[in-house]
Amino acid sequence: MRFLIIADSHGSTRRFDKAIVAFEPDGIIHLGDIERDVEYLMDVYPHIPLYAVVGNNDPWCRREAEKVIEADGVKIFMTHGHLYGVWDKGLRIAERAEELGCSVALFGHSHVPVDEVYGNVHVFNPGSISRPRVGEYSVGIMEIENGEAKFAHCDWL
Ligand SMILES: [Mn+2]
Repeated sequence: MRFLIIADSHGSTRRFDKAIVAFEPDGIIHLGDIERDVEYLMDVYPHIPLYAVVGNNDPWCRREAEKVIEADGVKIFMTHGHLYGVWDKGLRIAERAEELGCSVALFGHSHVPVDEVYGNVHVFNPGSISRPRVGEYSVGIMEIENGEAKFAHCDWL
């Protein structure tokens, strides 16, 4: 199963279509900021399962701030990141994922790509698809096969 991981689109959906055509994901994960872009994905791609959490710029959104999903036996923790004060590589997010029995932790908010392993937890931040703080616009790809998750950043959108 292939997931497209998007974070911090902040109102710009213009690279979404290109990413979806390029990767033909089985699922889309949006890690918050902003909800209007999540609604765009639901409207335009109703056939692709979508998983999303609320961001700090989504004050009216009733979506949950933390979510655990499971794909092919892999438990995945998702959160935007502001509740953990992340401007780093997400160690606190890894700790929370571990607490919840997850082997993958996904977050956004910092607009900086992260791909790190802490103990049993793989921590990944796709970076921002519309407002990168370093480098290029980026998204993440998560491939889950035989109960194992593999990650890549894509920065040519
Ligand atoms: Mn944010």
